[in-house]
Amino acid sequence: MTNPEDLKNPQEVQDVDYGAQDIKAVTGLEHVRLRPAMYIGDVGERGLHHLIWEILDNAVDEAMAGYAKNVSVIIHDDGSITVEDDGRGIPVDIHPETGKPAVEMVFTMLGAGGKFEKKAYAYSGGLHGVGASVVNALSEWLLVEVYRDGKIYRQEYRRGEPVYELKVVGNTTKRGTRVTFKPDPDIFETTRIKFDIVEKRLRELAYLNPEVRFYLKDERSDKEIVYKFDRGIEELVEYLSQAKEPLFKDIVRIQGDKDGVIVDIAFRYVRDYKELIDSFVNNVKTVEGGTHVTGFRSGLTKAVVRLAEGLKLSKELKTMFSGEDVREGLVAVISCKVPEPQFEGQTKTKLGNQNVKTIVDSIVYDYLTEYFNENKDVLKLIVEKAIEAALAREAAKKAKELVRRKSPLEDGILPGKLADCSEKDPEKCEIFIVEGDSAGGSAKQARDRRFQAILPLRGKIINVEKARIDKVLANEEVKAIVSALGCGIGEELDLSKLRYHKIILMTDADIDGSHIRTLLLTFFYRFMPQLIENGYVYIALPPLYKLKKGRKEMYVKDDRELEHFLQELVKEHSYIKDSVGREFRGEELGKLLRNLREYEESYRALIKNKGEDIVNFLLAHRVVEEDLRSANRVKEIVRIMGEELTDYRVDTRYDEFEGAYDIILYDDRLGTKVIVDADFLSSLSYKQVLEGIHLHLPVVVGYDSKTRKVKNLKEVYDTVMELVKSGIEIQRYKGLGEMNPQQLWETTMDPKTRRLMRVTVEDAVEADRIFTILMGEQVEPRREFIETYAKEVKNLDV
Ligand code: 28G
Repeated sequence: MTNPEDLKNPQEVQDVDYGAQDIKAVTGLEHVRLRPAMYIGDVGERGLHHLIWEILDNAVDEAMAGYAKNVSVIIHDDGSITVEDDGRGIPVDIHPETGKPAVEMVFTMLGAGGKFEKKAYAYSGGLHGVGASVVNALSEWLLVEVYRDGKIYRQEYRRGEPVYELKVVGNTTKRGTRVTFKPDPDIFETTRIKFDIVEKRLRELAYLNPEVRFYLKDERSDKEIVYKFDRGIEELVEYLSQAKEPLFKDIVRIQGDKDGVIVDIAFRYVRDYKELIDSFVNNVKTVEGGTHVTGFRSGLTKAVVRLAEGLKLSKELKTMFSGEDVREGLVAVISCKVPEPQFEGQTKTKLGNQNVKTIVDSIVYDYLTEYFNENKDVLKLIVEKAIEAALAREAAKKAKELVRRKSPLEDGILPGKLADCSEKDPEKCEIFIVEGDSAGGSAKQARDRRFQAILPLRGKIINVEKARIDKVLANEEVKAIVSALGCGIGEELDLSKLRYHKIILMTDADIDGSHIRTLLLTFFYRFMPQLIENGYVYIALPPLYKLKKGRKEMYVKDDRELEHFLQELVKEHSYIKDSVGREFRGEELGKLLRNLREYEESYRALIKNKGEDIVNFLLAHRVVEEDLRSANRVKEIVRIMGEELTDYRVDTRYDEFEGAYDIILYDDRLGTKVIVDADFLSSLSYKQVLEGIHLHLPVVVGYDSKTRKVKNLKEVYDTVMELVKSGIEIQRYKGLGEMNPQQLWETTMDPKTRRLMRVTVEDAVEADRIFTILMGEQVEPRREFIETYAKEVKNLDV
């Protein structure tokens, strides 16, 4: 969903219009760090993940060139990411002009340009590594290893600058490239990689490159997945149509090439009324379609229409259906490899190469002519469905005319339960579509009647999945919505007649509420998509919590704000005293707690590695790498360990190579051992936790007059928060009905204080998908979905 912050604090968008001279003028990678958005789009979540895509692209290119068979991605505990392939390995030979190894050039020299130029290379065996230097510049650190000619080559960088020259660190029989990098928190608003996002892209790549095996591991959760789809995009078609009932069993597969353009298409038909085409060019999703999609559509329509004439159908039926009718229920995936793709459109995801249309059209037409001649029954099913679609289109037109004739613009009749506003300028008008009569009543009292209209919904709105447009339009609630909005529906929708430019869905934060929201979004997406595309649809975000402290009450919008408020209380009322008598209060305490949170991940990684008691010991005594280089210090540490870590037998050994002692802790009962060495104590995670958290354990945590003793780091934060929470009452809001009109106005409706979330097309597509699965007739995908998403679905009525 859209980040709610986007609306209230529109994120500053960096100026991305730049010319060739800008790029040439700046050498080196400072420019990338100065204007990161120019290279990766933005510095939010999307840009962060873009770093992975850049490196991943290079690995996939090596696979497409036919040299790599395996590509893996690992998300590490500390937020760094590893990508590895088993290709030829980036060349390491010295470039005669720069005197540098090729691999160093790949990671330090900015290629020809910014993000838009990037894809303009041959689809296979072409230029590698265009984006690698950008990723390097935006990483706190990056490590590359090349396995080539039996050797392991290694080089490290900090924020794009080499730390040492490329060196050989060992021998190997492997071949390939391995890159590990940590996105720079100085650049990115967030550095938290989302498993789901990476998973989705790897899955997509796996469908598009059936010869490659993709592997993904998330060390934070120990999730691990392998993707290999031997039948490629055919399996993607299956995935996309999983919840729907097929019209016939076959998935049609069309493959061919001409003039260097490689075409791969898979499609099937399902009993549904929409057309779904996913298309890709050179592994990039072409969201806006383009010439390859147009070519497919025209080739398919032509084949069906021409061959339908040979079927025994009555004459008037033959001429009735259109290309659009032929595509009802079509689920297709088109993947093309195009040598010099031109990307156009608003988001540069629309293929522009004109020759591709002709090539795809003729490959599709030729193949289908033969296929339909051999599979007359399939052709017949498609034609019958197209005719059905054409008839439904007629019926819908009549139904729409009915609604339109009754619409306020024609006869001024608005739905009885609409409480309209007095303002007439649509730009200033808002309509709240409210679930339930009681909330509707409160909203009517609360609103500013000059520009806010209220439409309460009573019954459930119809299940749009099962009904065609004519049935949907017969539903009372739908009729009320459509006539209140005034702009009509379907192809005849006329935005200039829309009566409100903010359509705000106001539903409870419970199961029913989210069900109704999903239903409404699906309805808008399917029958009035222009409203969403033009950004007129919003979701009201009522506060999640009400806090009571003594007689004072306040609202808190979400978990983040609750957290912030609690932090403030902590600063005013809490303190921490550690075992050497140091006291933390106010701002200093706030900072300490922030660090505890921020380094929690690193801390958890340490624990996983060495065990909680050992890590706590090392931190409590502030043991550092230097300590291991002094025999006396080591003796002293071992002595204290003997006293405090009684579950272990402690031993030491000297590591000549490191010039330091290792401390070995044996757990004889479990038969395990843990080694504490210089490597560990100098690791980034350990140093971060040690530097960030200056606490000598155990500590005393206080809040007003209450105190608690805490022995380990992990519990410090939780204990402070527990004490704070014990002083206030936190009520979680479930329904709008729990607020009186005044509260509803202040928290949810007043433009000055409320929060709204604008619905994006992606939100609607996701709602539609969930809806189809949950409401569809097929039991299996439904069960599967619920099992997979059980956690997320808990607030959906199923
Ligand atoms: C693991 C993460 C990402 C890559 C290769 C392989 C070659 C290569 C990459 O060459 C440099 C510049 C122009 C030829 C090419 C190896 C030819 C022969 C490669 C990757 C060299 C780029 N041997 N594998 N780049 N060109 N994998 N994975 O980045 O002259 S990048």
